[in-house]
Amino acid sequence: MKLINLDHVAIAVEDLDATIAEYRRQYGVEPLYREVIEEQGVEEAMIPVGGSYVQLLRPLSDQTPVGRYLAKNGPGLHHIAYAVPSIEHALAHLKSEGVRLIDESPRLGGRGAKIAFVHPKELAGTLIELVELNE
Ligand code: CMX
Ligand code: CO
Repeated sequence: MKLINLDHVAIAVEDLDATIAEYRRQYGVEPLYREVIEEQGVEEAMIPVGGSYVQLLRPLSDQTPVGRYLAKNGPGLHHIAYAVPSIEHALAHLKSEGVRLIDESPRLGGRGAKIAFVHPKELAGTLIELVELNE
């Protein structure tokens, strides 16, 4: 198992345009990408900060992971994502350690990356995403 870096910190929001405008006004930063990821039920905006991103997530409906999270908690920190060299190796390692995975095999995320989630009850109440970037 090897973590390359903290790829992103994800924040669930109701209004993507308004949140982007506030990041611009308060911190002077801009999204580099904005895309709809049907498979994850989100529209995401990626704001580069140093070598990592802030990922703003707007749910496409109430019946999505981010939609359910917002309904329960309101806007806030949703997950953190670590870049790994091989998502298959990382998932095999976690599985061998008995860690509860949400995704047993990788799914398609933003930037054409392979992603997979680990259950938030497995480590300090944090939803963790693994990302293998498609360089
Ligand atoms: N962070 C920490 N804890 C969380 C959480 C989160 N984001 N989401 C849910 N939980 C906790 C809940 O508070 C709840 O805890 P309690 O039982 O103590 O109350 C428990 O986990 C179960 O939550 P739930 O609301 O009953 O479960 P959901 O049906 O909403 O499922 C989860 C939770 C994590 C399995 C689901 O959100 C999921 O599959 N997430 C992975 C996919 C995803 O988040 N995609 C969007 C991002 C896409 C991207 O980054 O590109
Ligand atoms: Co993410």
